[in-house]
Amino acid sequence: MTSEQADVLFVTCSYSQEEASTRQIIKTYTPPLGMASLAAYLLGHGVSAAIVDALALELTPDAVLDRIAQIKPKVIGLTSITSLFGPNKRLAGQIRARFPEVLIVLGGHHASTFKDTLLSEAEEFDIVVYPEGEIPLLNLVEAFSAADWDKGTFLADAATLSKIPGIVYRDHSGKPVVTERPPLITDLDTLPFPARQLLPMERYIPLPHQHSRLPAIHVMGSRGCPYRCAYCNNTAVMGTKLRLRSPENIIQEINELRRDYGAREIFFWDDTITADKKWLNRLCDILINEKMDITWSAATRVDIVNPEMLKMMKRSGCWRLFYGVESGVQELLDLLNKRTTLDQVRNAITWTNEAGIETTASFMIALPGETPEMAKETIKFALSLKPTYADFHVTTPFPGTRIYEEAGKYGRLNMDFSRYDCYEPVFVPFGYKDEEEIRKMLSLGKRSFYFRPSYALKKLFQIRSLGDINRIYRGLVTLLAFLKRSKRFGREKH
Ligand code: B12
Ligand code: SF4
Repeated sequence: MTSEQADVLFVTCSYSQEEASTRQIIKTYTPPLGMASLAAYLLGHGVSAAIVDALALELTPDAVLDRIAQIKPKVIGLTSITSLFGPNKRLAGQIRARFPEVLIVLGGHHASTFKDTLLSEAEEFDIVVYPEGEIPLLNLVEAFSAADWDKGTFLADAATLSKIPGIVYRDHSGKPVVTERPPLITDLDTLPFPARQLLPMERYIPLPHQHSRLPAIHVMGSRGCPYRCAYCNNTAVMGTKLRLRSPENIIQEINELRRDYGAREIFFWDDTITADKKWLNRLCDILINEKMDITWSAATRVDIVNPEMLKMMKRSGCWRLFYGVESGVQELLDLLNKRTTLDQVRNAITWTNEAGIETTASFMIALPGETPEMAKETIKFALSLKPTYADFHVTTPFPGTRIYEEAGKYGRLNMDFSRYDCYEPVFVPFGYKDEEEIRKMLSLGKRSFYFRPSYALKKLFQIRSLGDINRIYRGLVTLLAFLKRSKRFGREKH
């Protein structure tokens, strides 16, 4: 085996043409931490692994196939959220045609949600892995290796396959068989750090409003979320129990990132960074006491922050917090089982601003039960909150969520999953005329927030360095790219 070769290869798959062209303009890519985590786990157990982040490397499908030919894997792992299922299926078909002896495995949110039926509808995949991938994948790869990587023999060996928890295979009649659900990993400190050495790290520069210093590197400090928001698909894989890495383990990873990549900032991708106060205190304490000179940003809920906590976070280097506010209409928040109030939203944003931490408030347009008038109330609410940034997305009922199950009660749902990217309206609540009306509200939200003279002036006064000018410039380009994109979609469809 040459140094290029590996038994297991993970390949990311490109976004839709439209998404790809937007990203070409703004040049932003994000590391596939799930794949890097799986690869690290395999490497730690003596299995050779590689990752081709085709998206970040801007590889054409032919170039991806050529890379596979060089790496000569026995197993190819693909990952899929809902909007990327179609492109992944196409890629799997191309791989199957050129490398029929390679075992093609699909994991991730979409696969976990549709594990019962996916293999009967998509003949391109051999095996589905669900939910959390590390242990099932290792067991699968070890069993395949024991079968001398002979795919035909392996896939026919139901006695072996049926004993691997967390997979789906086909029985002799082609029917999918789902094996026992594996337990989720309880001690996350037992996992190795993501195998970033397999990734083109220099390509992953967060968007302008998502970093204050570079290099800014993405880290996950926890898995799972104990809440049950009706629109959220996060828990489909990682479950409803919050599992935390120890703060010491996270600090060790940050120190490695400082040493290996010169990291100056950490972008935590956790669902709710303030969910466990004791844990957060300890993490901040170490960051402060060790004088690590690290800035960081994260996401959380408005109902689990308080002024003292926010001041401590600021002292430890936190410069931005992302809040999923979703709506300015209480009745809609209640329908979403968000379990937050508008007062909690106001307090959280005010306290965060006062602590000197920037805020991103995120909103959903076209929620179940919403009318355009209610969307305008949400936009008005967004402006009144004075967050540093406001994100507006269209409601996307992901399979597996309650709003997907109940979509028919509140509106019309388009089942073209390739459009489930949170920018394309796929759900038209009964209160809206059509998709175009939703696009207009989305655009109104962004324009009302960002194109205010007071906002532009505030940003100008905040300029302290050339880096700030660069961030503002890239931010403007990003915003215009998205506005242009939604306009183009609107024209094409109407
Ligand atoms: C980070 C993140 C992103 C990053 C992507 C980073 C990247 N390059 O992968 C960014 C910010 C770019 C992003 C974008 C989007 N995201 Co996102 N994102 C997340 C987030 C917060 C964490 C994902 C992560 O890295 N987890 C850490 C790793 C360790 O876990 P993992 O990826 O789940 O992988 C594990 C398992 O899933 C499994 N597994 C995964 N893949 C594979 C493959 C194989 C072969 C195997 C065996 C196992 C396996 O094993 C892994 C290890 O245990 C999740 C929420 C969440 N908490 O899961 C949403 C989430 C995945 N995103 C979501 C969405 C909707 C989007 C967007 C469409 C939204 C948007 N417009 O911004 C876009 C995608 C646009 C597009 N057209 O594709 C949804 C997906 C829902 C769905 N069913 O489709 C989620 C679940 C959040 C939600 N809203 O509910 N996202
Ligand atoms: S939206 Fe946030 S708080 Fe709600 S379930 Fe999802 S991750 Fe948890």
